[in-house]
Order: sequence, then structure tokens, then C-alpha cells
Amino acid sequence: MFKRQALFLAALLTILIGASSATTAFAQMKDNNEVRFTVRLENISSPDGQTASNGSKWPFALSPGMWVIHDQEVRLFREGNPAINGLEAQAEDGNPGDLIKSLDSYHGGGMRHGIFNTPVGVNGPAPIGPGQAYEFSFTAKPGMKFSMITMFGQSNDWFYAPVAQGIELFDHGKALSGEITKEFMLFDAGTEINEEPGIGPNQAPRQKAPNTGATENAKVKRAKKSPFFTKTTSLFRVTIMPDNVMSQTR
Ligand SMILES: [Ca+2]
Ligand SMILES: [Ca+2]
Repeated sequence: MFKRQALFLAALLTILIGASSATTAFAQMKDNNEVRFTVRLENISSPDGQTASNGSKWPFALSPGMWVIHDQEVRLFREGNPAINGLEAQAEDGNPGDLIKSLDSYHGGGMRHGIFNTPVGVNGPAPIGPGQAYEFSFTAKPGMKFSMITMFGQSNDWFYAPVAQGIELFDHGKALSGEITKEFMLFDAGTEINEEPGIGPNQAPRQKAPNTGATENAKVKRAKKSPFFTKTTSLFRVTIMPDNVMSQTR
């Protein structure tokens, strides 16, 4: 009788403790198989907008972008080096197409990539303004790293990305799960001279055509001088969720 009670208690504890970590347990169980992840990039900036030095208000927005996963290192840029082919169009015009083409010449390491360009609940490609989000999914196996890029919409050549070597998707076989916003930083691609965010005439919402603005000829670096550099977690949120047991066995 005692033994049965103890077993019951143990089972109950497992359920209580295990309820919130079901995804982790599943990922461990399926160590040699792939896990499907869904990433959500959400613009949580104020709907009232940001205030420029001339007093005008402008909405913080993020552009279409791309994601990549890789067995080894995900290297979309290197701080202190010029932007690779395709990074300019992504950083200046929110166009990930050239960057994807550039990656297509590397097939090693089990690399996979894709773009995200259509906000949730919207019919076609567009930036995400306050309250909007992008979502995308991919499958990855233990050992893989993840990176993604999105443009700071009302800048000349600024983009958000995690550290250049990418984010580990697994920790000892456990799938990464939850908010990862703090992994993201604001970078300057070094391809176009900066104007004040939100009002510069050569920024995407105002320029006459893509790739318009004074050439910078600089290296990729963190946009540390911008007041937006430290504001990341109040502007957008990135969460990553591995599929749970229910959706895997459906
Ligand atoms: Ca620049
Ligand atoms: Ca421009």
C-alpha cells in the first residue's frame, strides 16, 4: 500500500514539475531527430511612435528579413569587415533576396535558410509596425545554430541580428525555448551614411528608390552611438518555441 502511494506521489510530482518543461523532455527523448521550432518576431514599440529631434512622430518598424541555421558557425557578417554581398540590400532596403542568393553558394554544414516577409494576419509582404509580428518555422537537429536579420525600418543601413556566430538551438540535447530578445543587437552595415532615424530623406519610407543615399564605405559595427542601441527589449520581442508533444504526435 505504502509503495503504491509513493509511486502515485512520484507520478503526481512528475506531472506537476513536468507540465512546464514538456518540450524540453520531448527534445531530449528525440535526441537524434529533428525538432521543429517556431520563431515569433513581434514589434512591441509604442503605438504613439518615436519622437524625432524636430518633434515629429514616426513609427518604429522592422523589415522583412531572413533566417539561417547551420551545423557550425552562422556567419552573415563579421564586425570590423565590410558587409558581405546581399547584406547591403537587407540593411538599407529590407530586402533579404540578395543575402539568400549569396548563401546559396555555400552548401556545407547542413545549412538551411528562408525569408520572412508577411506579417501575421496580413495578405502580402510588408514591414511590421507597432503591434504586428512575423512568424516562421524550421526543423533543426542538435548541434545547430540559428541566426536571423531584420532591418531597423527607418534607418539608412541598420539591422538587428544576434552575435555573428549564431544562437545555439540546443543545450545538451535540450531544445531552446522562450524569449531570446536579449541575444539581439543593433548593427550598422557600414554601407550608407547615417541620417537621424525616422526623418532622414534617404531612408526606406522616404527615399525615391531602393539603394538611395550617400555611400559610407565603412565596416560592419555595432550601432553603439545610437540611443536605440540600448532600447532593444522595449522595441521588439523574439521568442522561439519547439513543437510540443501534442503537435508532434498529432
Ligand atoms: Ca551607416
Ligand atoms: Ca537609403
